[in-house]
Amino acid sequence: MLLNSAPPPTKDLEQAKLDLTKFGFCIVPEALNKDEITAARERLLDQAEAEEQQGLSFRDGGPEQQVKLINGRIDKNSFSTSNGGVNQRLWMLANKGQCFRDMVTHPLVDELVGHILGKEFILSTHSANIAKPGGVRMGLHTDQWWMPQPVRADEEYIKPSEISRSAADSFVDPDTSLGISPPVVANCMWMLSEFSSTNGSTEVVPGSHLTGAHPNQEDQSTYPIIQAEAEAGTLMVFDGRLWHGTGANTGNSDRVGVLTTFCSPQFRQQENQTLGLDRDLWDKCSEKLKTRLGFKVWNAYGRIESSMDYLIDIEPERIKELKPNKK
Ligand SMILES: O=C(O)CCC(=O)C(=O)O
Repeated sequence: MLLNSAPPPTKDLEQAKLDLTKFGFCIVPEALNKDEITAARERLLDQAEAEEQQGLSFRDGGPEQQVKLINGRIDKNSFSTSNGGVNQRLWMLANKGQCFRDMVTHPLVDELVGHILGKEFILSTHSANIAKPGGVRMGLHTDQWWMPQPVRADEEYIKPSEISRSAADSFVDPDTSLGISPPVVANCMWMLSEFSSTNGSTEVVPGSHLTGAHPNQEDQSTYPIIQAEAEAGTLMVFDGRLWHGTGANTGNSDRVGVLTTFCSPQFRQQENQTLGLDRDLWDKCSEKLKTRLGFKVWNAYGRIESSMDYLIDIEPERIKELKPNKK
């Protein structure tokens, strides 16, 4: 059932867990102190400026922006300011500052993401979204849109590789008598500026995580959307099934947020953290960080050779074609 209210901010973690269960999200104020907010914000804005200067900046959320295709593939230039992009996204934050690596292993993540996914989970994406004035609504979606729906034994199912972001009818209007999928993703929004209804604070639909449904991509006008408004330093944790999306920035200041998205260890990470990690950081990574990045073998998955390996190495020994010695 969709709810018309949001949980008030709370530092009481037991209450935050109850909020996650009931509303699909919780809001924890002062998750970062003033120094941590300043350090993370400065690092992010410097990185953003440098990526812009070097032509690396990824922009979306523009009112006139159209995604272009070249030979059936998305043209990367679609996501640029020259093509009308407004909001700046930064990816692979694990490589871009200690302050971001600390978010991955933060004690609040252990508690609240752990409440949703259990003790073991891995980093799927670590990104920032600087929602800028003029940016439009992203549109509601879930962060596990790719999860196959429960089906009857004799029912046609959508082949898993054919599931797409534009939710099929059976996803928008599922038969919930079959049960619903559990959460396999949990997301953390670290607010590095104030989030307000005018600067593009995240839109959420409380209770939507328990509907078993994905939001209609054609018409979202009837949904009871609430904007998560809070002070800088707040952490919002949300269930991967919660309908949410960036709000429109109709104000005149940037909304600065970092999204640390986790999935359970049997799913594919959105960013390839193990291949993408800056090799120079390896020696400084704690075992906890390596585990969260996906270097830990989970029930024989993610291994290279022996399933008995605990953590895989960043430069693993590769056993190549071998020939026995002939006597
Ligand atoms: O920026 C936000 O408020 C949410 C972003 C989001 O939902 C996404 O990137 O999938």
